[in-house]
Amino acid sequence: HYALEWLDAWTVEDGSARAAQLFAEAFDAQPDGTWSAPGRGNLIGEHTDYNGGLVLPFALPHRTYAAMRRRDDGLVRLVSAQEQGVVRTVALADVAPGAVDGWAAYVVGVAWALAQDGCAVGGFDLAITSCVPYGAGLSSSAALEGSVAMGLDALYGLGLSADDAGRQRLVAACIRAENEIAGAPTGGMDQAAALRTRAGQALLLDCRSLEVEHIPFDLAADGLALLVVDTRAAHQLVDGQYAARRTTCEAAAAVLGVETLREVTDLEAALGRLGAPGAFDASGQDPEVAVRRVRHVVTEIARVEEVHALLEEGWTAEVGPVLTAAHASLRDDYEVSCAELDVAVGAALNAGAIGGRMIGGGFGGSAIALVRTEDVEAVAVAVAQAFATENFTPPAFLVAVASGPAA
Ligand code: GAF
Repeated sequence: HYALEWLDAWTVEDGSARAAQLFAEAFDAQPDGTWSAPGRGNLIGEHTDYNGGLVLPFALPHRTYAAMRRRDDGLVRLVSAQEQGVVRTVALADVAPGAVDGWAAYVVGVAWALAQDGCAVGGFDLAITSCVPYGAGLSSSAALEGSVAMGLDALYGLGLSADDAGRQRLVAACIRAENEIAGAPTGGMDQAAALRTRAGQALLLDCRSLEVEHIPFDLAADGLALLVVDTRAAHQLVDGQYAARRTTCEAAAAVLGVETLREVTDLEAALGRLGAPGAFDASGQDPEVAVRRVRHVVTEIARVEEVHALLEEGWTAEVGPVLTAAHASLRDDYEVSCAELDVAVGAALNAGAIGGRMIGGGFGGSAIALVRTEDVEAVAVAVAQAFATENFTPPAFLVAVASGPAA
């Protein structure tokens, strides 16, 4: 028998109360309000966002909660439930690329980026608490940025959260915070998922045009569920590896003379050109590696289109094999999987899952398995057993339901 660990989401009321209480304890005052943003699941479309491609993420019920109070001296004071007793203070005037360490960079980076965008924002006190599993590839960072963006929008009367055009500007600020102040060269899917999704729907995001389409995504109605496995595997070298993937894609686009890999229409012809002797002499990339990276990106964009078409037809179960094909591509061509992710997907499939793959950046983090509702428990047990056999840290589980955006 295995005691499975389930990662339950807090209710919005509970999460808000926790953040407000933390705020009151730390600052001996009441916050002006509490805002929250969700972690991110992703049905299909991995490592396509920074290639101008398509993604199909959705919001998790797990959220990060920010209790905030405006202050007019340009200072930011921060506390987190994960760092009991520590109050960090940052002057907004000092925020610049490389100037702020750790999780505070994601917070003050959002204020910095909004100011860069011409918004009149200033200081604030902030208490953060979250039920988004940290380091699980479920984008706790975008949830943090999104909750702070919503708070600043309200505290400084920006009015950006009221419509999708405004939310796009909040998304852009969150991306700049992460790219420029926190120094993580991520692609923007997670911030869009946090701010632009709708409950009960997945978000088809075109990362070239930034247009979105809301896709009804109610698996339970089809007798299905999406099991998320947090492998608890560390994201070893994730930053350097992620940046390296992105650099290779950009070098390949340059060789092909296109702005992004989204423009590749004839895959075989493109791979032929990339594999030709001397193609990468200017950038020093290994052509054989670049060919595989590009093959993943271009086929993955096609898989997003395929899944979209299947969902439109109501053929939800047929999505399963497409997810499994994506995993093989991420493992073999993009090389961002790891032993724990491969074991999680393999064990889930053996136990009757109809599809599964790693999600997020990779090298640890989480996998998803599409399962019939009645098989959820058995698949989770099979994954936990496989982890025990391999002597891996026990995994944790949640059932993903497409939830609401930052609010
Ligand atoms: C991480 C990044 F933050 C996203 O931008 C995306 O590239 C993803 O990895 C891979 O699809 O979550």
